[in-house]
Formats: sequence, structure tokens, C-alpha cells
Amino acid sequence: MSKDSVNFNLLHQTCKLVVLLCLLPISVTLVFYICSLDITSLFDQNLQSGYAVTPPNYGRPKPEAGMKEPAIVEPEPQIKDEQKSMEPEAQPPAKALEKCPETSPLLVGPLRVEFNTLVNLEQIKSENPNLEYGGRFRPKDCEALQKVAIIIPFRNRDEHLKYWLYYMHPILQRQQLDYGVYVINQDGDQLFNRAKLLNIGFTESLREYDYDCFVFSDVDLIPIDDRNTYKCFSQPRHLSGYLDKFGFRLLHNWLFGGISSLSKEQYLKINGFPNNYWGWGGEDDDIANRVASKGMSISRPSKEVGKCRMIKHSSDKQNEPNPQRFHQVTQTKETMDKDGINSLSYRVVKVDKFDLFTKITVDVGKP
Ligand code: BGN
Repeated sequence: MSKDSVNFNLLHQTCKLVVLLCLLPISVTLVFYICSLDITSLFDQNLQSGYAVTPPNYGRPKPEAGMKEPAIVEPEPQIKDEQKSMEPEAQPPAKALEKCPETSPLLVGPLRVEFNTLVNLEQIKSENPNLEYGGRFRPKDCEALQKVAIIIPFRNRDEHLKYWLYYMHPILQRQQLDYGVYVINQDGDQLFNRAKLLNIGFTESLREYDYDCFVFSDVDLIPIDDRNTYKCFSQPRHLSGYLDKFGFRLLHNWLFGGISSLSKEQYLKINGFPNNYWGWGGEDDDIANRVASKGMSISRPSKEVGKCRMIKHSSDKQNEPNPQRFHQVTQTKETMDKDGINSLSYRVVKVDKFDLFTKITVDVGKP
């Protein structure tokens, strides 16, 4: 054997040894890695929550400037469809469901809300496949902690309503509420009467379902954090204390306009809302007076969570500032026991059930 061939053989043997030595730790690592994977539980986790595959949007990168889509609301995670098809046909009876957790695990926190691109109802419908007719929803996997009627006083604000539905339905579903959306539309062209429409919403929604919580919301207000939960608390709640319109500052501690929530009990304790504030302003101050006079206080989310955006618009026709409001708000204590839910009278003109909401058109009379 030549010296060259001896050298070559030695080199060959050395290379083999080196390759073997490298492969050994790699295969050991691989074996350990495979053993540590709990494939079944990973699979289950994905089925339970789409967010297991879609991380929350804290710090989500902002889309390019000038982007058309009004962003925010998480796209329905793909996994949801799989979940649907893999579920057994027969739903377990509602009673068998466990209660939803106090804080929904589906919340994503801060949202981007903007109003510069039109949205359409068909798009909203297709993005919210789990809604039931009339704008109803309840979580599939757990029993909601509260049954919430969302009442929107309304007249001629269809474009605003579309934005409201576009942004709010996904948020409310992530909040795991058993909810229904009621748009209370004032018929005719008399002065607008917001508080009376809210009283009507309370009454009419209860005809449909045993709601225990009522969220009263203007149609042009959207929270920009889904941790601002549309539910009821131990005290009446003001959900829109920090508006962009006011530089996200709370104007004063007794502010109660925009979006508020009261449990059925709290609402009845104050005899509902006043029926005789015609035109803009003051009715919310009257409600705040009612709350205080019954020894309750106003709760709010933190400033971080409680910020809201308002859709810019010119002032409505037939909703001019009510000149009597300055006097009226000084009389709450005297008027509240006889003017409220116990004196409410109105006529339902029409009930329309749409996919995304229930619209109740009412004749509220005149001043
Ligand atoms: C207040 C209005 C509220 C309104 C807020 C915020 C009155 C009554 C004054 C005695 N109250 O001033 O109705 O929600 O501004 O816009 O005008």
C-alpha cells in the first residue's frame, strides 16, 4: 500500500468520525424535542381559541399611510371555520356550559378606529358569521355572565350606524356577552328626545329577552380599547368619559352622556330616564342627578381603557340645544319620581329585524 493511500484512508476515517460525532448531539436534541411536544394539547388549544394562532394586536404594526381599509377589528381567525366544521352537530344544552371568565381571554386591548372609508352592511355581515338575526349573539363555548341589551337612540344617521356595527359587533363578541342591538328610531321630525328613546329601548328589549344589563350608546361613539366592556357594574357606569373630541379628558366627574350602562335594578331604582328633555343636552345630567340622589355613584374604566372616538358630524336638524335644560336639571329631585319609566307612553310604528340589529321605529309624541 502506498503512503498516499494510507494517508487517504486515515483522512477518510477521520472525516467519518467527525460526521458521526456531529450527528450524535443533533439526533439526541431532535429526539428530546419530539418527546417534549404535546401534540394533542396543542391541537386542542388551537380549537379553543383562534388567538392561539393570532397574537393579540398590542403593538400591531400600523398599515401603510393612505391605506384604504378601515382597520382595527381582528379579522375572524381562520381557525374558527375549522372549529365550526369539527364541532359535533348537536349543541350541548345551554345549561351544560360553564360560565365565561370574568375577563374574556379574547380581548386584544387598544384598537385602531377611523372613519374615513365607507363600510357596507354585506361586508359587516360576512365578517360576523356568528351573529343571529336581529343583531343577537351569545358565546358558543361558555355561558355569558350578563345579558346585555344595547340601546341606540337614532334618527337619520345610517352612515354612522354602519360604522358602529362594523366596529362594535366584533368587540362585543370578543367581550363574550350575550347581547342584542336595538336601534330606537324616532319617527317624524319633531324635536329629538334621546332619553325617552332610551326608556323605550329598555322596555322594548325586555319584551324580547330577559336582559339584566342595559348599555345606552350614541350611534357616533366607538371605544378604542376592547377592555372597555359593555356590561354592568356595581355602580352605574360611564363608558365614554375620555372622548377624542375633548382631547381624551374627562370634562367633569358627573358627566354621564354618550355611552352608559345600568343594570336593570339600577335603572329601576332611578325610575329610568326623564321623558321631557326635547332637543340637545341636559338629559344626561338629569340621569346623573338621579343616580346621585339614590345614593349611587358613577364608575368609569381607567383613562387608558376608556378612550373613545366620535364620528365628526354637523349638528342634527331638530336637535337644537334645549333652552329649558338649565332649569330642568335643577328640578330632578322633584320630577324624577313622577317622570320616568313609570310615566312612559309611546307608540311602536314598526319593528324591523335585520341581520345586524333590530330597528324599532317609534312615535314619541311632541313637546
Ligand atoms: C353638557 C351638557 C350635556 C352634554 C355635555 C357634553 C347641559 C346642561 C347644562 C345645565 N349639559 O354641558 O348634556 O352631554 O355637555 O357635551 O348642557
